[in-house]
Amino acid sequence: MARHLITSAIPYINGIKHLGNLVGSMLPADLYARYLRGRGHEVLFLCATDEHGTPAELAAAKAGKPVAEYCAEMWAVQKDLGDRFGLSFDHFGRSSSPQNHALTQHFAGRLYDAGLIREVTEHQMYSPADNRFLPDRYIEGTCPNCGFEEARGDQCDNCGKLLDPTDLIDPHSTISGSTDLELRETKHLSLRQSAMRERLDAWIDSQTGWPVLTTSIAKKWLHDGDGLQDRGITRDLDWGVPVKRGGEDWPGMEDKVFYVWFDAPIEYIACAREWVDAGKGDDWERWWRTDKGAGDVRYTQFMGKDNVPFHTLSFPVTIMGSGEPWKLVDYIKSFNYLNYDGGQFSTSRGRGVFMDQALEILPADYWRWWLLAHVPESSDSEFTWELFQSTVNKDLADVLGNFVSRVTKFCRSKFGEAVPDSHDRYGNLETAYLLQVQTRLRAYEAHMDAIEIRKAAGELRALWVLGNEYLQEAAPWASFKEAPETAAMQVRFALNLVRLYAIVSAPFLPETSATLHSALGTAGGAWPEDAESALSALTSGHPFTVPENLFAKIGDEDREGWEQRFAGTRG
Ligand code: B3M
Ligand code: ZN
Repeated sequence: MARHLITSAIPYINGIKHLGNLVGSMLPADLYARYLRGRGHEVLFLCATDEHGTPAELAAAKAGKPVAEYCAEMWAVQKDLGDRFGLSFDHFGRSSSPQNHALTQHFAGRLYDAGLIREVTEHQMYSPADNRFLPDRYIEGTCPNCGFEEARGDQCDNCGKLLDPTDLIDPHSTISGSTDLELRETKHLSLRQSAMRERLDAWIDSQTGWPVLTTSIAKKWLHDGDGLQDRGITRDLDWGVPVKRGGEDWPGMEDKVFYVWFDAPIEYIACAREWVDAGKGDDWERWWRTDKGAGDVRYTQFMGKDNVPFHTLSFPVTIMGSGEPWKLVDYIKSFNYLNYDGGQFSTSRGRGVFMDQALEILPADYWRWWLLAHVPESSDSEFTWELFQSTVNKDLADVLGNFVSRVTKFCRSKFGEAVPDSHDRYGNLETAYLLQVQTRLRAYEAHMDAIEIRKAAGELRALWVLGNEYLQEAAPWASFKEAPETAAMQVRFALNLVRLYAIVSAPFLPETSATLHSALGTAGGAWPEDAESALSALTSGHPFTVPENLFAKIGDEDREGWEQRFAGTRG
């Protein structure tokens, strides 16, 4: 048994997440957490809402609410949707928590003492009409790189280039629209990332086996001209973590807060502390401090590819630069993008399917299965309703659902609702299938251990297929006529397969797994270490009930209706 710390990138607070967000970090992280718990490991799985920065302020303004109130409400909405999707976070925290305030200010103080934070005097865009500075998304203009006219102060959404508000051509305030802007002198803090280049380079080189996507992005940022520049880590905003060093005021920084990307990753740590303060754990340092027992923790992070630079460069600068023994990440699993029907999912334009809408249509497991089986691992992937329909109908209804239904209903009609009595032992056919199950199971585990999700989904499906193939070959309905004892043994074998599926499918399909366990009365069976004993667990006389309609097929009419409903943008 090992100890695993797992974090998912923390979703922005500004609205309900779409399926692209879900599959880009939270859902695969949940899969891995559930799998490791299933294998008997000790797991701490953390996520939170990312509540600071201009996106939160703008969304609150649009909703006509004070930003603190807006964030509290949206946190509850996101928490509820996460629960309903089966996301098994040990704690779902908030980056605006007092714990994160304290820790962020602590890190800033350490970095300052280490000479890694400098005070710089800058010229920032100021709007007299709005009576304030205009950081990040409070200013828009034309991108100097590609000419896109709605580039934001921090980044161009068209070409992806990171920008500074002063780079924009013809800028205007997104609050008042005013174009009467002036440069004003103001003091900010800059994180000296460039001073850490060699340490970061050596650290990344020493990581063997990271996904190519992760290392290639990290290396590009380290070595390209644009890459590892010193970064401003303060902003002229009201909402955020006030700029202090430890508990002390920072002269000249009275009206400023830390930049959202400075405090957001620190929330991974603060979240563990929130978990303890909420009474759910008793020691967070044993997960995060290598001097307090975290030396043998394996820490895995999940995120979309656009978040990789912040996790391979900026956050490690914070951790290493502090000079304290905080736990560094061991493995970064990153993902490409999921597209929606020929375009991109988009929160701002309301394009695609959002978590709340998905659950109005079908239970979580249908979505979990499709999303995980098509997770954008080696390239971008695409959601289409047709693909969704065919995957659900084939894999879930025809393969897994059909097998469970056939064996349980056959048993009920011929022998009743209990594993039938039989003195017959498993024969050659069963032994042959046992071996195949064993082989597939080990392959499934190997893919899950390596977080190769598509391959793991393929092996799991292959395990389900074996059940149908066994039934077809054994044909208990035929043997029942001549040799009812043989049929009874075959049904026993097949019912044991249902139990095995309930256990090994749980990371992908937690609700279905619970339904199967409750039908079989077998809650919480241990992970099958060897197929032979696992497939002998249910013995004659063990009662069960038939789970009705495990999965409903998606009809063409439903599919067409949904296609239309989700063709436009969310109102
Ligand atoms: N909130 C971006 C995102 O949701 C950002 C991740 C923060 S991880 C510390 O994609
Ligand atoms: Zn651009």
